[in-house]
Amino acid sequence: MAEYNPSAIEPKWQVSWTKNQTYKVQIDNSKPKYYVLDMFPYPSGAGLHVGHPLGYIATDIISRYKRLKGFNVLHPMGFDAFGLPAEQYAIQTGQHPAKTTDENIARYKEQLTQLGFCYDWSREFRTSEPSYYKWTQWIFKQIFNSWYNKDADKAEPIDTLIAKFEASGNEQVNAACDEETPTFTVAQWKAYSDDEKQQMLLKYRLTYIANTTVNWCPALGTVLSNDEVKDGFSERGGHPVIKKTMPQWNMRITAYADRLLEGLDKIDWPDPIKEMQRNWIGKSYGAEVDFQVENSESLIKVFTTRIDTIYGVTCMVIAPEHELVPELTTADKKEEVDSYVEAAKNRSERDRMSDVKTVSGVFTGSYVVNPFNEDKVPIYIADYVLAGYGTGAVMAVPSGDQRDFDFATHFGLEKPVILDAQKVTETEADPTKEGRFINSGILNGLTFDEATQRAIEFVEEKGIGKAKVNYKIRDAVYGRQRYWGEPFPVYYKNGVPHLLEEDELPLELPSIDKFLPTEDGEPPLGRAENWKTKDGEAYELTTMPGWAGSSWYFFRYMDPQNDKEFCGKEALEYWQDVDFYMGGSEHATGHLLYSRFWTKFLYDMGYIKVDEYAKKLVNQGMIQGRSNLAFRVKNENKYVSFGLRKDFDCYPVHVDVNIVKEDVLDIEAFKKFRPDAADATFELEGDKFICGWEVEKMSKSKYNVVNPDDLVEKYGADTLRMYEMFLGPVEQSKPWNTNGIEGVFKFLRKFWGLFHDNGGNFSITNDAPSAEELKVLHGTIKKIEEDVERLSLNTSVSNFMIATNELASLKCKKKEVLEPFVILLAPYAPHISEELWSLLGHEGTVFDAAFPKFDEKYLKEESKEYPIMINGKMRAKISFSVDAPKDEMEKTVLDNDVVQKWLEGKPPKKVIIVPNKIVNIVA
Ligand code: ANZ
Repeated sequence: MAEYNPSAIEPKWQVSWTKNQTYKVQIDNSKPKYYVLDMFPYPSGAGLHVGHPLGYIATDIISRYKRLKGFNVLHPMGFDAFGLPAEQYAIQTGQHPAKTTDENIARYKEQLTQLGFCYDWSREFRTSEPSYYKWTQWIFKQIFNSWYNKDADKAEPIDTLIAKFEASGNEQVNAACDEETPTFTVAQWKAYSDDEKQQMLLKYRLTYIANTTVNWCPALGTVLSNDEVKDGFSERGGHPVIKKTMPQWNMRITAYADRLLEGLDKIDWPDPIKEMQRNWIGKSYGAEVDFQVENSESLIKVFTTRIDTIYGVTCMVIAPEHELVPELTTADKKEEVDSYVEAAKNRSERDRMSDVKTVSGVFTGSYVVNPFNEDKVPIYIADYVLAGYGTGAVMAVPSGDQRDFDFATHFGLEKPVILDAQKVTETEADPTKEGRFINSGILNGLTFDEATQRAIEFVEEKGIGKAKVNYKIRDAVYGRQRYWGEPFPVYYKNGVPHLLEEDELPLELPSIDKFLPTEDGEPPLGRAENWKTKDGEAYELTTMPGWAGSSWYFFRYMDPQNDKEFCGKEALEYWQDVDFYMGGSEHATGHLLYSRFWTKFLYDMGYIKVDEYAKKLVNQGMIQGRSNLAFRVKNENKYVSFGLRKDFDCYPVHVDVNIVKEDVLDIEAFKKFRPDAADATFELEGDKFICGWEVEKMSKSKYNVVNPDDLVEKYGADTLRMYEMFLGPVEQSKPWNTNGIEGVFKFLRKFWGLFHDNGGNFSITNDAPSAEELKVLHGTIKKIEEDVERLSLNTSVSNFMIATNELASLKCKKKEVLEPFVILLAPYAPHISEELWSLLGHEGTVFDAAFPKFDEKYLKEESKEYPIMINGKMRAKISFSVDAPKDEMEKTVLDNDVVQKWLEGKPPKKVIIVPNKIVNIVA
C-alpha cells in the first residue's frame, strides 16, 4: 500500500478488534485495575454530531494509555434508554418507544464503532431491559425497607426500627422522618392496626409515598423534579410547569444531606460541580426564634442566620401561604391581603426568589413583639419569603440584608443602626468587618461571634428558640405519570403500598394501546389490561424517573450478566469504583447527586465497599456550532459576499455549513439548498462568494450540525479523533471549525511516510539510532506521558506533529525509534498504529505492547557551545562537553589562540565560568 489511506485501514481493524475481542476485560488479580467511564448516552433520534464524541475520544485515549501502562482497564458503554423523548415520539407517531429506542441505539453503536472506541461491548446493557431494571427495582425495594438512623449516621433495615418501636415506642428514636410524625408509646404502637403500622413506617422509610407539592407539567402530563424545571418551564420541550399537591413517591435524600456535603471533600470533581451541589444542599447554620403575636396566643417562628441582628428587626415578613395569614389579617386589610395572596399564587418560586427589583407586600394590620426589647413590630406579607424554606417567616433587618432594606425603604419603616464602624454603608453589617454592636441591649459591645452566641443562649434560656441548621435540599420526587420508565415493584392493599417479593422481580412493563393518560386522568399504565397481582391487587401506576437507572449503572458494568445479584462480590472487590468519569456538567444536581446518594445507601447496607463511586470527574466542554451566513439583499432575490454586505441593505440567512468550505460558498449547492435562490444573483468578491460566520448552539435549525460520519468518510476516524483533541483543552467549550482538519490529516500522512520510501514501500532499517533521534523519541515520550496525566490532550497532538517533522528532517527510518513512536501514538490514532505495528512484523495488537520507558539520559546535551566574553565583548565560541571540569575548561580557554591574542599574552585578572552558559574574562 502506498499512500496513507484510512478507509483501507480503519474498517479492517475495527473488524479485527471485534473478532479478537481485543477490548474484552476480565478480573485479573495480577494487574492493577483502572475503570474509565463515560456518562452513558440517551440514544436520541438525531444520532451523534461532532460535539458528542469529544468526551468519548478523551476517555478512549486515557483507557488505551492506561492499558499500555499495564493496567487492566474497564471501559464499558451502554444506554440510558428510558426517557421522555422516545415517549413523546410514541405519542405523536404511535410507534412503541422500545422500537424507536432500539433503532436509535443501533445507529449510535454504528457511529461509535466507526470512531474506533475501545469499549468492551460484551458488557453493554440498556436501562430499559428487564434484566437490568430488575435490579433497579431490587434497589428500590432495599431503599423502601430501610430507615435512616441518625445516631449511627447510616441507613439500617426497617426491622431494626420496628424492634425499637416494639421495645420503647418512637420517643427515643433519632431518625430522618416526616416532620409531622406523632410520638407514640409501645402500647400505642401495639394497638395500631397493621395498616396503621404501615402508614407510620412510611414516615420513616427511605422511599415513601406522601402528599407532596410537585412541579406538574400539564403538557407532558407528568411531574418533574426540580432539576428538570428551568425558569418555570420543563427542561425538555419548554412547557409551563405549575405547582400541584398530589400523592407521590419520594426518596429521602435529605437524610444524606450532610454526608453528601462531606463526601465532596474526598473526591476529585470539578469545583463548579461541587459548588452547585453545595448550594443545592444549601446547609445554613442559624437559629429559630418565636415571636409572640401581640394580643394573641399565637407565635410566629422565624429562621434566621443572623440572630445577632435581632435588635435591628424592623418588621416581620411572612410568606403569602403562611398558615397564620387569615388570623393575622385585620378586617380593614382583608381585601388588600386577599388579592395579594391570590396574585402570589401565580408566581413561580424562582421568580419570587430572584425578584429583587420589584418590592411588593402588604401590611396585615397585626404586630409581634420582639422578645429582646419588647418592641412592637409590624407583620407584613411578601412573596419574597418562601413558604417551603425555614419556617416561612423572616425577621427583617434592613441593616443586615439588602432585600429587607429595600422592603423597609419601600414601606417607609425606620431602620435602626445596630453596628458601629459602619465602614461602608448602613446596609452592610458585614460580620467580617469586625464591627461591634450598638443599640443592641444585651449584645452591645460584642463582636459578631460573641453576639450570635449570646443571643442563642438568651432564647434558649427563655425557651423561645434554639440553634438550628437548615437545608435547602428537599426529598426527591420519584414517580412519573409516564409509560416509558421502570415500573415500581409495588401494589396496594387497602391503600397501603406493599412490595413484591424478590423472586417476583422484574415486574415487567406491560404493553398498552396508547401512550396517553387514561380518560380518568390516570397515568398511561392505567390502560394496561389486567395489570394486577395474582390476588387481584392493583399495581402502582406511575413509573420511575429518568434518573433511576443511571443512579447505579456504574456498578452493573462490573458484572453485567449477573442474574443473582446487582453485582457480584468478586467484581465489586476488584473494580471497586470509577477512576475516571467523564460527562456533562448539566447533570450537577441531577444524576451526579442522586448517584452519590444511592452509592451511600448501598454502602450503608454493606453491599459495596465505597461510599463515593467516582474518584475523579471531568466535564467535557460543549462544542458549539460555527454557523455560516449568506447576506440577502432586502426585497431582492440577490445575495452578496461577506465583504460587500455593508454596501447593501441586507440581512443574514443561515447556510448549511456542509456546502461551505473555508467560508467559501458552493453556489450551485446553495441553489439546491434554498430552492427560492435558484434564480438569485450573487455578488462575488473576486471570483468567490464568502460567507459570514457566527458561533451558536449546534442545532439542525441553524444548519450548522457537522456529522462525524461525513468526516470519518473523508479523512478517517484517526484524523477526526486527533482533530477533536487538537481543538483545545477537553474541559473547554469551543466552536467547531472544520477548517483545520486538513492539517491533522497531513500530519498523519507524514507520520505514515516515515515508515515508507519514496516509492511508497514499507521501509525501515535496523540501524542504531543517533543521539539526536533518541533525543526526539525520549523528549516525546516524556511530553506525551505528562500530557495524558494532566489531560492536556491538545498539546499531545502538537507534540506529535513537532516530533514527526523532526524525524522527517533527520530522515530517520530506524525501527528502534519508530516502533516506540507507534505505541505512543496508538491511544490517539489506534487504526494507523495497529496497521504500522503489523507492518513492523508484530502478530498481536499494539495494545498488548508496553508504553515506552522514558530515559532522562537521552535528553542530556553531550556538549555545549560557550560564548567567550573578554571585557564584556564576545571574542570567540568554544564547545565543551557538558560535564567538563571548570579548571580544565579555564585552561582550554586561556590556551586558545584568539583569546591569547586579545589578552596580549598577559594573565587575565579574573575568569568566571557560568556552567552551561558563558565564560567571562576580565583582562
Ligand atoms: C434576619 C437576617 C439578618 C437574615 C441579616 C439575613 C441577614 P440562608 O439559609 O443562608 O439562605 N429567610 C429565612 N427564611 C426565609 C424564607 N422562607 N424565604 C426567604 N428568606 C428567608 O438564609 C437564611 C436567611 O434568609 C435568614 O436569616 C432570613 O433572613 C432569610 F442581616 O434573618 B435572616
